[in-house]
Amino acid sequence: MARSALVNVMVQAAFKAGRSLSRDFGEVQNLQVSMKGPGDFVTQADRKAEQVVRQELLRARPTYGFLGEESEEIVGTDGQHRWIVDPLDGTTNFLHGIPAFAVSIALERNGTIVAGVVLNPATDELFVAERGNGAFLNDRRLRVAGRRALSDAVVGCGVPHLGRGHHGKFLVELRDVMNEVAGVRRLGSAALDLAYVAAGRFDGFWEKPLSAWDMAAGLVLVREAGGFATDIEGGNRIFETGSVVAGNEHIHRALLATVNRPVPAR
Ligand code: 2AM
Ligand code: CA
Ligand code: CA
Ligand code: CA
Repeated sequence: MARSALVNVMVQAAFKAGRSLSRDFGEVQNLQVSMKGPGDFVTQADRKAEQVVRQELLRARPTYGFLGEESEEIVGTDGQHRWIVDPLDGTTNFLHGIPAFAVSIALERNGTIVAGVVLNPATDELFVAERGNGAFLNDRRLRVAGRRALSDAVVGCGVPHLGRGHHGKFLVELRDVMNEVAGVRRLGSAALDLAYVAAGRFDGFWEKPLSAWDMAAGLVLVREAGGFATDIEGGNRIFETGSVVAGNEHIHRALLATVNRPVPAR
């Protein structure tokens, strides 16, 4: 797989942050944990990993903007490019010693995500996609799963967090999805969930509410693997609504219809 220089920068930054996270994962009992809000944890590991990524990316492209979960946004002077970074997606898993977390790095050009890298340092799985160039897991080309019927599908989701609302609506969506699919999974890292859709491990995925850094890299992975991703209403306001529905053409359409089924009047 021939990678562009820019994607190489992203991959190197992800590996460097991944090494930092792996060291902290081994010492997780010694990490200072603070709360941003109810059920919303952050650690020194999140902040360190973001500093590593930020430094690497800005050193390589000093004029680009930078949006990361754990630091102040930088508005770039070049006006076209912005890095969108989640240094540790799946902090709750990380804190619980569950090896499902990721470094997520995306590059936006004129409002379009043109490249994405998602690294799970605990499994050494590196998912890379560049617009027009396909999606890869390590060196293997990815393609979304081919299942067409929801009744054959394994679908990932997110479960709303303490203090975030959306619980009632989510339970209705979940019930309707459970009635139609073969199985439902909940990984706890939206970046990995989308990477799993790209890899054909999940047939589909939906979640709300999410932030741009949770989804940006995963979106280009799904699309470059031949999949579809929209907001929960089927439109392209993914970042604005903080919602996403993904899958191959068939599962995407069917999942969208299912999560939007009107709530029956009692
Ligand atoms: P994080 O681990 O980077 O915070 C899991 O459903 C997704 O939701 C993950 O991408 C996770 O990202 C995010 N998440 C977890 N807890 C959250 C919270 N309390 N508020 C907002 N997003 C959260
Ligand atoms: Ca967080
Ligand atoms: Ca996240
Ligand atoms: Ca995070």
